[in-house]
Amino acid sequence: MRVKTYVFEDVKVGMEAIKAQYGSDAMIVDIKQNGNQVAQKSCEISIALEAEPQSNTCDLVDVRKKTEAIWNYALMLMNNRLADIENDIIKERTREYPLPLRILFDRLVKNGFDRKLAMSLISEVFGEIGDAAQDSIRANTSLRRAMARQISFVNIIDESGPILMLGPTGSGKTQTTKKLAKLLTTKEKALSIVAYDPFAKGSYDDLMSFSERHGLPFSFTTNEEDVSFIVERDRRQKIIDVTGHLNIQRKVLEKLRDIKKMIVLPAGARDDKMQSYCSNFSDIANSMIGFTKLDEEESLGHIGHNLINLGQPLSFLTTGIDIDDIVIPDHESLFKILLEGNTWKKEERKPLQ
Ligand SMILES: Nc1nc2c(ncn2[C@@H]2O[C@H](COP(=O)(O)OP(=O)(O)O)[C@@H](O)[C@H]2O)c(=O)[nH]1
Ligand SMILES: [Mg+2]
Repeated sequence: MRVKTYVFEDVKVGMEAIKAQYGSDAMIVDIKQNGNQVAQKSCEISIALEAEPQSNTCDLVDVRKKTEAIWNYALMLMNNRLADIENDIIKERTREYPLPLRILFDRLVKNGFDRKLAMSLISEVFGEIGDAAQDSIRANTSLRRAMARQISFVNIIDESGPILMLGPTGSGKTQTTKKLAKLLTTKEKALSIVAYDPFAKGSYDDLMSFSERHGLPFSFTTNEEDVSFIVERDRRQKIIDVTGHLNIQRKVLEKLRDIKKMIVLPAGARDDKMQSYCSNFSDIANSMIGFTKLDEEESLGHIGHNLINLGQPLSFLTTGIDIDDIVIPDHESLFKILLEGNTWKKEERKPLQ
C-alpha cells in the first residue's frame, strides 16, 4: 500500500478528479484545506493505492535493457559489415591505380591515416597525373601537393603578436609554453610569459622558475580583468598559458578578441574528441594547432587526417618531455612523418652513445 497526495483548488474539484481517475471506490485517507482569504486557497487530497507490483517493474526494466543490448549488438554488426563492404570497395578501386599509388595508399593506411581520406587523396593524384603515376617520384610529389592543398602551416617563429594557449587539461599547454618560449628566445625574440588561473596559483610555480632561469619576464594573475592589461602593457611578445577549464578559456577569449590561438591537443586524443574540443569555440578563426606527446603514439597517420578534418593550420609537434623536444614541421617533414611512421616512439629511442 502506498499513499499519493494531490493538490487541487478546492475539495469539490479534487474529489471529482480523483473519482474520474481512480473510480468511486478510491480510498481517501486524508483531506487538508490550506490557505486563507488572502492567499489562494488549495486543498490536498491523499489517497491509498495498491503497491505497484515490484517484480513486474523489474521484469520490464530487464526486458528493456536486454532489448537495448540486442539492438546495440545488431547495430555494431551492421556497422562492421558496412565498414567491411566499404573496405572491399576501396581495395577494389585501388587495384586500378598504378603500383606507386597503391604503395603510397598502403603506407598511409598502415600508419593510421583514415582509409577513405587516403583513397580520396590517391584518386585526386590519379586524376591529376594519370598513368604518369607509374613513376614513383612523380606519384610522391603529386601526393605531397595534394596534401599541401588541404593542410597548411603557421610558422610560430614568424608570429609577432601574443599567443593564447588553449587545450584540455593535461594536453601539454604549460610544457609547450616553455618549449616555445625557449625556441623563440633562441631566435632573438623579446618574449614574456603570462599565466592565468583563477583557482590554482601553485601549479604555475614551475613555469615561474623556468621563466626566471631563462631571464623571461613572468606574470601570473587570478583576475580575468588583468589578462588583457598585462598582454598590452609592453611590446614584448606574450605567450599566455591558461587553465584547462573550458569556460575559463572561453572567457579569456572574450577578453582577448582577435588574439592568435594555439590549440594544443595530445596526438593520442580520439578523432571525435579533437573535433568536439575545437567545436567548443564558436570563433576559431585566427588559430593554429599543435600536437603533443607524439612519442607516446604507435603511429602518426591520424595527425594528417585530423588536420584535414579540423581545417586548422599546423604549428608545432612535441615529441617528448625534454624542453627541446619540439619540431616545427613543414609540408616536406609532415609528409615524411605521415608516410614513414613514428621515429619518436618511446620504446625505439636508443640510449645516447
Ligand atoms: N611524453 C610526453 N609528455 C608530455 C609532452 N608534452 C607534455 N607532456 C607531459 O604531459 C603532462 C601534462 O602537461 P602540462 O603541460 O602540464 O599540461 P596542461 O595541463 O595542458 O598545462 C606533463 O607531465 C608533461 O610533462 C610530450 O610531448 N611528450
Ligand atoms: Mg597547465
